[in-house]
Amino acid sequence: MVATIINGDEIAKTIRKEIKVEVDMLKAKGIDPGLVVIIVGEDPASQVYVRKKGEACNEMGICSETAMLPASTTEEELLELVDKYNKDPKFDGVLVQVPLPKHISEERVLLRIDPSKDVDGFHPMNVGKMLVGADCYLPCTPHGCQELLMRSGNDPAGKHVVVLGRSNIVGKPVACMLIQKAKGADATVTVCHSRTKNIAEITRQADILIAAIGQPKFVKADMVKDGVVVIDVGVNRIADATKKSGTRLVGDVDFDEVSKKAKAITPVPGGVGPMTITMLMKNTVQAAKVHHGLVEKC
Ligand code: L34
Repeated sequence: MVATIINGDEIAKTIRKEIKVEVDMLKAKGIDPGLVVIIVGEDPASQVYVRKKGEACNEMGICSETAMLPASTTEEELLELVDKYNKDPKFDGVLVQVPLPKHISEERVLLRIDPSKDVDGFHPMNVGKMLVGADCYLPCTPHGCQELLMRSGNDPAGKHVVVLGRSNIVGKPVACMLIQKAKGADATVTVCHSRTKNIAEITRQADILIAAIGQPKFVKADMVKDGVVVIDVGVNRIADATKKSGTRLVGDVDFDEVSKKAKAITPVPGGVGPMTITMLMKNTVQAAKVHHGLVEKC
């Protein structure tokens, strides 16, 4: 079988058109959605992601600000800045890019974000709402994976989804979303991680495999069954002498091998990444609607 490529750039483009229509509608009512992204330190990958968030806002007509803080910023200073943006009505969404420098507690910072401005869906209040299936801001990367499945005609309902990885930003929330009794979910989910025994035996049972462990080309052809649908969340930069930059991006899946067996697969780049950013735009518009009383509280 030769896999269909699930084109994240294309699907993201379609959704961005839908979002733009909503932004224009809000603007016609005098509502200007706004997003502030806070980044601490100089991690090059984070800088790329944050820049892309600003660009997407510009494309959508969403008002955006990026607060770039030095790595030496104290936790107290960061918390004060979060407070300031929580109070500023110009911003419907407040996002703190992770990872943060080691001396800052991610847990305390995420807890400080106003849950109604938590467009990442990382505040424990929104995480809890998601767990019980209540309305909430869905975390962007897991929501992006779900949209990729649905819009490529691969509804996870009744399917065995195997998730590789148990991070708070992808593995745990995507597993939680896909077991919900809901549209785009209703899957049977197995989560594998660094302490799982016989990983390949489990991944071979997957109808849908979601890889989010941050290890370049970890998933090989002998770890999947014929006809699997693969969502590759990994964004790993590896050395490549043939490139001008000396590096290239690869996922957590060995694309060349696995795409020969899969029914459908997402590429890296151009798969989940653009969807993460797009879902953030969607949540920001939702937050603007909430803040202006157009929809129920999230
Ligand atoms: N608070 N922190 C917070 N929210 C998030 O949603 C994120 N994430 C993850 C890391 N930390 C975060 C992101 O923004 C990962 N992530 C993210 C965003 C965008 C892309 C990848 C990860 C992306 O656009 N990837 C491109 C390639 C980018 C490149 O050239 O490096 C792609 O096509 O996959």
